[in-house]
Amino acid sequence: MRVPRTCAALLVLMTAVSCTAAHGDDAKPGAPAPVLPAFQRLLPAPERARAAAPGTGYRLEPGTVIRAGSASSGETREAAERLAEQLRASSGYSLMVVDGDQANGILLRIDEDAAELGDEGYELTSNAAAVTLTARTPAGLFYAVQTLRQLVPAAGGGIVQGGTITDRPRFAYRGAMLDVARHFFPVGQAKRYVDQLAQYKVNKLHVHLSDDQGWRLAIDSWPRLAEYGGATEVGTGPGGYWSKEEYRSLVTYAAERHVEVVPEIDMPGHTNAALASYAELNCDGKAPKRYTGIRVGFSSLCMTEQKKEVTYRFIDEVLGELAELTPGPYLHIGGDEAHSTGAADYAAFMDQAQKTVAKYGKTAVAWHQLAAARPADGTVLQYWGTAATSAAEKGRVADAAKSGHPLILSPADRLYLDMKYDLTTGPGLTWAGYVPVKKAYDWDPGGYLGGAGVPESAVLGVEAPLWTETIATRADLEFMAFPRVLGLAELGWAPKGAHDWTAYRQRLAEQGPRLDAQGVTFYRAPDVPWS
Ligand code: TNX
Repeated sequence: MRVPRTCAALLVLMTAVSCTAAHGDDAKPGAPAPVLPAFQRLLPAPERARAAAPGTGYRLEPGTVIRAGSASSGETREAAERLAEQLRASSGYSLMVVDGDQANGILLRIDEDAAELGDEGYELTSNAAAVTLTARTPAGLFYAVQTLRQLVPAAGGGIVQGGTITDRPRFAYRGAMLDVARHFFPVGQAKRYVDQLAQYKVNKLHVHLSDDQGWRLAIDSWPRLAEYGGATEVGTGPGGYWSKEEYRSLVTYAAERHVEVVPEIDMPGHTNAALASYAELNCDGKAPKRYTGIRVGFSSLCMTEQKKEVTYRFIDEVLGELAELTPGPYLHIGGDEAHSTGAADYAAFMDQAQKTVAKYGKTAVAWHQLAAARPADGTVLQYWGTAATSAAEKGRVADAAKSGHPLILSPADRLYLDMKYDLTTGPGLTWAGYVPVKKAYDWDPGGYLGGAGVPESAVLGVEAPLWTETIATRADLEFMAFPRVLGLAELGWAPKGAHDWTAYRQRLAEQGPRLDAQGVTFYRAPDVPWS
C-alpha cells in the first residue's frame, strides 16, 4: 500500500497518529481543503505529536474552568486570562479563570525543572478530564496557548484532540522585518503585525526605522531627524514618525506576546533623511533635499578627517538613545548598499558603529555586506543574498560564520516579502525574481549555505523582510506578507523532518478561515487548496 505523502512526512514525527484524512499529491490545486486531523493541522508543525484515538480528548464546555497553576505567577495568570479571552471570543463560553493545579478543565503550569523543554518549548496533553499545558518559561507557555488555539475548532466548542504534543523550536531567531521608512506606518500597524506573527510563534520584529526617504523615531539630541527628516516618504505622502512613548508602547506590547523588537538605524548609506535634516553631517556642509524616490546607494554619512568627529558623535548619541529604548540585546546598524562610501571609510565607520553598540551593552546586527569589512566579536550578520550571489561573497559570509558570527538568513529570492508573487501581483518589486508561496517555503535554512561551508549550528534563524517602496497601505502590506510569512514561521519553528510542500500547503489552507476571521487581506495563492 502506498502511504500518502502527507502521512509519510508526519509519520517521521508521530507514532500513533491517525492518517485517515490524509491525501497525496493528487489533491488538485484550487480544490477545497479536506479537514485534517487536528494534530496534523498545526502551523508551525510541532516537533513531536502523538494522537490518541480519533474522537477522544477534552471537550470544551461553557463551564470549563481555566486553571493558572498553584504557585500561580503573574505570568501564568496572564497567559490564562489571555487564553480565556480568545476562547471566549470564538466559543461564546464564559470560561472562568481560577488559581489551582487540578488536572480538570484547562490547566496552565510552569515547571522550572522541565529542562528538556528549553527556553520556548512546551508540552500539551489532552484527555477526557483536562488539557494540560506545561512549560519551563512564560514564553513556552505562550506557545502552548497558541497551539491550543489552533486545536480548538474554529467555531464554538468541540473536542480538543486527545494525545500529547511535545514541542520546541528549531531556531532561536524567528523574525519578520517591517520597513516603516519608505512608507510610514503608525505604531498601531506594527502592533497588529505582532499579533498576527506571534500566533505562529514568530519571536522577533525587526523595524527598519531610517532610510533615505524618512527617519521614523524621535531622537531627543537630534530632533530634526524625525521632525524634518520624518516628514516625507516615497511618493507624495506626509510621512510621519514614532514618538519615544509610542515606540516604548510597541516594545511592551510585543514583549507581552514574547516578541522582541530589533530596531535598525541603517548606516552609513541609506541616510539621506538624516543628511537632509542636519547640514553639519554632510562633507560639504550643505544639506541635500529630502528624497521621495526609490533609488538606493546614493547617500553616505561623511568620513573625512574634518567630519569624522561629528559623524561619530551623531551615531553615539543616536545609538545611545536607541539602546535606552531597547530591552533586548540587539541593535541593527544596517551597513548594506553603502555604494557611496569608500571601502576604507566603510570599514572604519562600521568599526566605530560596532564599538558604539558594545559601549551601550548591546550586540550589533548588520547586513552581510559587513563580512567584507571587519565584523567585531559577537556581531550577528543578516544574509540577504540570492541564488545568483557570487561564490566569493558567500565565501566571505561563510568565513565570518566559521569564525563565530551567527547568521540570520533572509535570502531575497525566498523571504523578501516585497517581491511579487507572480506577474499579476500589483504591488512589489522583482529584482530578486518572483517569490510564489511555494518558493518562500521550500528550502532548508540549516543547509542553505552548507555548500559554502556554513554549518546549521551557525544559523541563528530566519527573517522575512517587508520593504515598503511599493507598499503604502495595510491591505497591500498584508497581501504581500500573507501567506508567505507563515512559511517563514514554519521554517523557523518546525523540525526539518516535517518539511514537505504537499503537506504544508494543506496545513496552510486550514489557516485561511483563521486569517479571514482576523480580517487579514491575504493572497489566495492558486496552488494552495483554500477552503
Ligand atoms: C535591498 S536588502 C535593500 C533595501 C531595499 C530592498 C528592496 C537590503 C539590505 N537593502 O534597501 O528596500 O532591496 O527589495
